[in-house]
Amino acid sequence: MKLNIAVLPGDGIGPEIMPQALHVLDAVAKKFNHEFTYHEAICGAHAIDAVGDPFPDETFKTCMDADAVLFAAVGDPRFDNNPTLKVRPETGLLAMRKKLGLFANVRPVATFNCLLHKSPLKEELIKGADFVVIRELTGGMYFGEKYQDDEKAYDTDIYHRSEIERILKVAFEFAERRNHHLTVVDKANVLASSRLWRQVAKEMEPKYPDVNVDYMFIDNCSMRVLTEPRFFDVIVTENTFGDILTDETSAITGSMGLQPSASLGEHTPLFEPVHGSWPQAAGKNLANPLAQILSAAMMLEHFGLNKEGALIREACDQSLEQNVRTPEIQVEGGKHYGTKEVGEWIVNYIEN
Ligand code: GGG
Repeated sequence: MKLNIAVLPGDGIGPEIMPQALHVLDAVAKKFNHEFTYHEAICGAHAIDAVGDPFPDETFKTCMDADAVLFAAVGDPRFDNNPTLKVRPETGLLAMRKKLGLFANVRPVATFNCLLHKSPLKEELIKGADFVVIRELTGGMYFGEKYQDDEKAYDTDIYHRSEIERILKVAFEFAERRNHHLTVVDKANVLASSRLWRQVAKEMEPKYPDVNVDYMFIDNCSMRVLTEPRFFDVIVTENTFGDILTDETSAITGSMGLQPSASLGEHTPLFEPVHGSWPQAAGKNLANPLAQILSAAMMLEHFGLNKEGALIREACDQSLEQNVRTPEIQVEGGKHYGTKEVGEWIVNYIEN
């Protein structure tokens, strides 16, 4: 198969983890006789520095012309609490999602057996947890009308029926393919937008008779993903709740550095780690490249390359089993492996 891949390393640790994913893709291409071509483009703080725009038209065109986008992360502390810098790197990420119409962010949450003890949660509680969070990605407070002066600020949490219907359709269909259980997460006791989500979901339920649906408030769900994670199969929720919930679920997986994601919608699909740019670690060969590499696996699986995806997953599993781990999940007294060394080990596993 030939794939044209737009490659957006972004900021912070992005330029360190991305090459590891590309080396892994090269090894897979060689082994399975595929042709992957990479088209690198700038975004985030790097793009602001270069051209004053965190998602330049040139990068948008590269994404639109590609079969898939592999993205790392954006974010730079220079832009925090600095009112003189009006554009933030994160604006580029939002523009990218909006312009590509990527309204469905699929975030799988699963455990790795050898990391169960790394979780702050009890092993017997999280063992076997395996669910997916579908986060709405182009609506809600992130995109609603905003205002800020020194006395007053607001963000508008707005959702239209059509936006709710299309994300719920994705979620219902995921539940049909998985274990037929969908949890709609909202704050319908307080928020009008949540009440419309609930109303639309209830209207859609009869179309999916094989799916058991339950409704949960975000505050309750935030507790139950940690105390009862095996209860969940597919969670669907709006943008802000989904963002927060999936950082929380890294406590189940064992590290933020292990959570990949896919963003799907109208144009080119995009694959990125759930984590951000971790600027404090940039350039130090400390960051875990697995979420980026697993995002590449999700990308291949999206195109039906399931054997290839499975081999990448097996290589990642084995690296963890054999203690080839970055510092945040290192075994006590174990050898230190950096970003590059973990990547090289995985490439070597795939090649041999
Ligand atoms: N790879 C994800 C990333 O770069 N995150 C930084 C960020 O600003 N995240 C906000 C969001 O995902 O909505």
